Amino acid sequence: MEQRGAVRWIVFNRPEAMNALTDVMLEALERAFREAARAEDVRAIVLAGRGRAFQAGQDLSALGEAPEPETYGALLKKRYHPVLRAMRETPKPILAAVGGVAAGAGMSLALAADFRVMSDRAAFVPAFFKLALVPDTGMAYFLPRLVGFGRALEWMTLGGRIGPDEALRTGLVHRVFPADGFESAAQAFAETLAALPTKTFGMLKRLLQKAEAAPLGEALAYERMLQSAAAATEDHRRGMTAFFAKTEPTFTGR
Ligand code: LHQ
Repeated sequence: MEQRGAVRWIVFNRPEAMNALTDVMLEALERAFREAARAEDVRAIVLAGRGRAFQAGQDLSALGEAPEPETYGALLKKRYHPVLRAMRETPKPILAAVGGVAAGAGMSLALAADFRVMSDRAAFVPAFFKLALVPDTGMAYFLPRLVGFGRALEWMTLGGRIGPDEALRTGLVHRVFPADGFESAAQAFAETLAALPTKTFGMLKRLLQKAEAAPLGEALAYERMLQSAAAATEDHRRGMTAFFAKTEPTFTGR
């Protein structure tokens, strides 16, 4: 974990194993998101990987060649799903900065972020079907919503590596940056996220989640409630003042 201005970097740091996920890393990851959600000086979060990979998914060597089938579901429940929940419940924008390959659950975690940028040398690899496993860690939920059902199904079953051109064209990522200087470019992008009205962003995140599943009437009721809450923020006042002064607003996150 590292703080750069108002941006909290959460970095997978096991480069010798392509940042493949262990129990300890998953537990730390959940804690890191929960802590960043609470910390007042954090207005945006970057999830990144050290070394040549973003994240290669579950550490398969830790599972061994013949693990007990029940351990998979248990591992998802105990370790992976709490991370996803922490990400969704964090009211601050999360940016996945995919600087190298993102495979299996590594790709899933990037999909669960609010924004994605990638380096021109990175790739997404769904990976699960090569092990005859269904995509997990929320991939079946997030990927069709991002790129459409047909493309998601193709990638999950037949897809090899999804490179930067395809990722950008299909809306899987928001930006592609050159590998040289990738971290600074990701930080700059995160700073634009950190400059948003942070409280309103948290409300938007909740509203979008509600709108994904609720009937229209319920989504509109939720929208009314949140709009009154947004109107009560200091940043709304700043936005209104700037509008009438014909200037750009500076938001404080309050
Ligand atoms: C690895 C891994 C890895 C260990 C590369 N583990 N060593 C959760 C809970 C319960 C059940 C199941 O599901 C899950 C979630 C999951 O994430 S399951 C999916 C797990 N991930 C994968 O299947 C990805 C496997 N890896 C790959 O497909 C490739 O290695 C990628 C595309 C990541 C990278 O390809 P390359 O750039 O060609 O590198 P490489 O294949 O040569 O890998 C470099 C080394 O890293 C190599 O070790 P070595 O000793 O030969 O240098 C790999 O064995 C090791 N490695 N991923 N997940």
